[in-house]
Amino acid sequence: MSKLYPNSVLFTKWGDGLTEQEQKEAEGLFQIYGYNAFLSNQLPLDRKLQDTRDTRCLAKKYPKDLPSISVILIYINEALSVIKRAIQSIITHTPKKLLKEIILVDDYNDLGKPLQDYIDQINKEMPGLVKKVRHMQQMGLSQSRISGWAHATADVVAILDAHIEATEGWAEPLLDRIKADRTVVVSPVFDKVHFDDLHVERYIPFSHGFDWAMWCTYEIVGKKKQLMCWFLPRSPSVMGIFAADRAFLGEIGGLDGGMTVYGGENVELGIRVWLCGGSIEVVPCSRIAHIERAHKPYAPDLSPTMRRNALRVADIWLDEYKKNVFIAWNVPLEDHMVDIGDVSQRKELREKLKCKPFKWYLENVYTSLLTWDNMLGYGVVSGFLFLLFEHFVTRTKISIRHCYYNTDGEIIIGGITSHNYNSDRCLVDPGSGSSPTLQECPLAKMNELHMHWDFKQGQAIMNKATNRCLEIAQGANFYYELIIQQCSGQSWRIEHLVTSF
Ligand SMILES: [Mn+2]
Repeated sequence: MSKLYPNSVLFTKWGDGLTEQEQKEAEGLFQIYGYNAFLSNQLPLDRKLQDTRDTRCLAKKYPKDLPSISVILIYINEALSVIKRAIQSIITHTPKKLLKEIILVDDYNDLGKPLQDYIDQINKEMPGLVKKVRHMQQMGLSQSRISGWAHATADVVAILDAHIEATEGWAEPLLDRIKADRTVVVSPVFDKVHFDDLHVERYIPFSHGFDWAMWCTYEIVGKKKQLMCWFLPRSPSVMGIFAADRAFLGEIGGLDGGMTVYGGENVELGIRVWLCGGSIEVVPCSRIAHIERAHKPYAPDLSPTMRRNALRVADIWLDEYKKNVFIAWNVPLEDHMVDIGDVSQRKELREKLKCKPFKWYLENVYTSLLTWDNMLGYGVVSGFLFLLFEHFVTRTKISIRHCYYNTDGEIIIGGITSHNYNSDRCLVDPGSGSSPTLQECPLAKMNELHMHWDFKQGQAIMNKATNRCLEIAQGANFYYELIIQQCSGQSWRIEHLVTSF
């Protein structure tokens, strides 16, 4: 069979032996959903997944009188069979007497009659079990979660994506933890369902963190710490799939309805939970299989909303550390001109709940987040070369993006990390020759390379050890390039200053 879409990631590992018609259909659905909806449509709704739990989980016993649970599934642009499988998996794997209801929150997606028929069919056997809330326009992830929460009536709410499958015993460990402490917000471990062949890959129970751009990340920890995870699964943040005491979640302000579309809302919740009297844990015995899409359905480029949401979180919660979010998004510290919406109510909430300062969170909860205290300037570094020809001057500009200059005299190029388990790349004068190099900063430090630079805004960039300067010169083929040479008086500017220097 010939492959119609040799460049489509859907067909890299999957799809041999499909007819051309089937390939067309599969690719079309993949473009819409970001996962293999064609295959999903063929798999049984109650497919059995491998048990990815640690053996220690299987031996655990839970009390009979656990709190009841409302499961909220939020969705936009979701394949019908995927939603049905999520519903079916929750019914199959949640004890009947604990499962009060399943609430579908349709963020203006409209699957219409086929989904309604499925809901009616379930409700005929279990009256009132599945409820549907529908937005009449797309309101985003945060509002969807709020809508689901507002309609829930059980003791506990579990807020999940709709492209998940609940697995055996997923609910009891979460409910048990919340029963013991109503201020704990818990997250299951998500196993990865591959977007192409929908097989499940076991994930290790990492805790959830984020970087200063407010993107969520898994916290990479060493082997020793992983073992500790079993006993101390404290997590700085949540990744959007979590369970919480319904009333407690309301008391601390639910979700921030001022966050738009997608991104940052889970980080905001994580920070707020910790600062305002709660805590977050990843519960290793609770496992949810979650499809990781190849592309998100919200918008082609999520950066503008992500940036807006990140700046909003920064303004409300980050105190003196909010500058790090500005640095991460390369916006100026003053007048960034991004509309972050009305933040007055959320600031009042912070007052009312007497939430702790962000510094406490950095010192007690998220200690691996670097604080960038030594930052002096960031953004594009530009140098100008003026050349005098017979009767006129030409000006050549060279710009280096994603630069950072700090009080240690390091010039970091190509982005800056928020965590010490990644490393930055530093500009180095190799000492001889005329080409500057980039080296991993910790390595450069260890090997005592010439990585420290004197620089003042509008002046030369001069290496402290060699006294040579970073300059621009015309190289072979008349291209202008960065070189290191005896200082000839060229000057540089960095786009944004943290303090003037
Ligand atoms: Mn998801």
